[in-house]
Amino acid sequence: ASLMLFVLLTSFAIVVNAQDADPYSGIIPAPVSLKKSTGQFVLSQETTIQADSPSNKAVLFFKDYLANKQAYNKAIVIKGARTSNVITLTSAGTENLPAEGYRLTITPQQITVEGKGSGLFYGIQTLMQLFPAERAATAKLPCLEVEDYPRFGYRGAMLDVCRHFFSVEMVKRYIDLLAAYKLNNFHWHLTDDQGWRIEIKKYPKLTQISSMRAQTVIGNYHDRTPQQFDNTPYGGFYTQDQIRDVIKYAADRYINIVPEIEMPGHSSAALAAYPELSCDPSKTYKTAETWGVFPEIYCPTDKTFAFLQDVLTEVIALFPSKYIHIGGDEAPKTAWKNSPFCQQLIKKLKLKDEDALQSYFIQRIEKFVNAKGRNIIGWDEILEGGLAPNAAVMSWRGEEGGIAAAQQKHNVIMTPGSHGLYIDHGQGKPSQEPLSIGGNEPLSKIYSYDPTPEALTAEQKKYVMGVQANLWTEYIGTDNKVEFMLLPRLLALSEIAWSPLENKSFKDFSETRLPGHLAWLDKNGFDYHVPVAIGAK
Ligand code: TNX
Repeated sequence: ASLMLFVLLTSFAIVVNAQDADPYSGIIPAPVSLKKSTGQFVLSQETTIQADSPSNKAVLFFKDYLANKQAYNKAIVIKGARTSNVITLTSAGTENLPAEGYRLTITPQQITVEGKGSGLFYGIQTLMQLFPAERAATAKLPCLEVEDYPRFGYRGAMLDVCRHFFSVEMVKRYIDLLAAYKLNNFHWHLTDDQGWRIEIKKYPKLTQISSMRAQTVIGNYHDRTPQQFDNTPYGGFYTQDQIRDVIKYAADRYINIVPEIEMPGHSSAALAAYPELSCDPSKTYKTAETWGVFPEIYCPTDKTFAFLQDVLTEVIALFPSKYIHIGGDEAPKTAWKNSPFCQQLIKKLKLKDEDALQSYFIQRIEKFVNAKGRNIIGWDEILEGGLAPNAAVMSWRGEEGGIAAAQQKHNVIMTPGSHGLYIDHGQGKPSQEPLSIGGNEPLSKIYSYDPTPEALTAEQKKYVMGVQANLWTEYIGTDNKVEFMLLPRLLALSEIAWSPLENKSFKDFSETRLPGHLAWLDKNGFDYHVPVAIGAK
């Protein structure tokens, strides 16, 4: 009889599971495991928060959320050992959790978040997602147990602040979104043909001249007509104090910032201020006013290396990131082909061609960066002519660069435009989309991407550090449009970067869990693209 009862009970449990309409309780990214139980925890003004280190960054973040965003609670954090009507935030009991992992337990008596460092922070993010969207005097949270940790160590999103400039406030809003969805790297594209955006004390003309261009693009938000320009100068840059402030803001949310300084291409703006860094200083250079790939590139002279090393010295002093992005993409070699200096250098160094010269360029920069205890990362063109010994590669022109780099035992971040990771492309019916660079990458496409290409062996797949989405801003000139292009694709990115493959389901993601998140985005004033499955905006 007891066997019968056991069979009955287990099949009952399976049936209940199969019918669970929301197996991940609305959480994005889907956690590794979630077990529901019965009952609720009621959070009220009387609920105590206790933490083993009340001044921990994650604890302070949660305290601020409760006190200011929710106003449920006076949010005074104590060191204590209460067991009822309490939220306990602790790093105890986390020895067996994988890196960045956490455990969240909700019973009618208490809520416990266990995690170390970013793990505790992510447990808190999950807990915050369980709060009802609307404020009330009390909040009822469902009893459950979550055990969770990320699939990849690098979970990133890039913002191009060169084609269009975005305020510190907007950059922080972008970082807020990354934090809410457990992404841990913000790639800050700081220099390009159309503008240099970081103050470098040793080279004031970079902010006086290179940060400005002669024309402003007008009419580029939700506008389907081609862009037009007026004659008002356009520009902007971040002071080093502002940069330090953003770095701290990100670090408080367990986000590393990977700064990018482009070389040898995408450097028209720098050459406008310092033409002596080009191969032909007699020409005039200006900060680009339109989009595309430009022939103006740095010349591999000692003067250029001294300049770039000075710039990188200031960048490294500001940013604690292990990886410093040195660009490396889209550098046409015409200027080098026409330069007697470059041709002599190629002969002297016994190089095969201009691609090998670019490789020499990047390797020389790598030595400098490595000597400062950091590593370089570059776009996949840095593979051409031979990869620098310790470089990591961002695979953007497809998966091929990433595959080749992993096969050569180099770390890789997958960000292929071919697989939906270029979120400057449209995301809906092309006839209804605002002007964009082209392409169409709907939510389902980015969602279905697996960052570990089948061409790699299990051993080689270990070199895939993670995945990133890129938001280039040629056609994005307003904060609203940044959000519109980013959302909700960022949520799909978070799930491909964090969740185990076997927990992924586009149906569950888009139909069951996403609507609650769209409501949260609405409530917080974020603009977003309504996924086609739900209805055009
Ligand atoms: C290619 S991705 C670029 C960018 C453009 C982007 C537009 C990469 C390394 N280079 O300069 O903004 O395409 O989608």
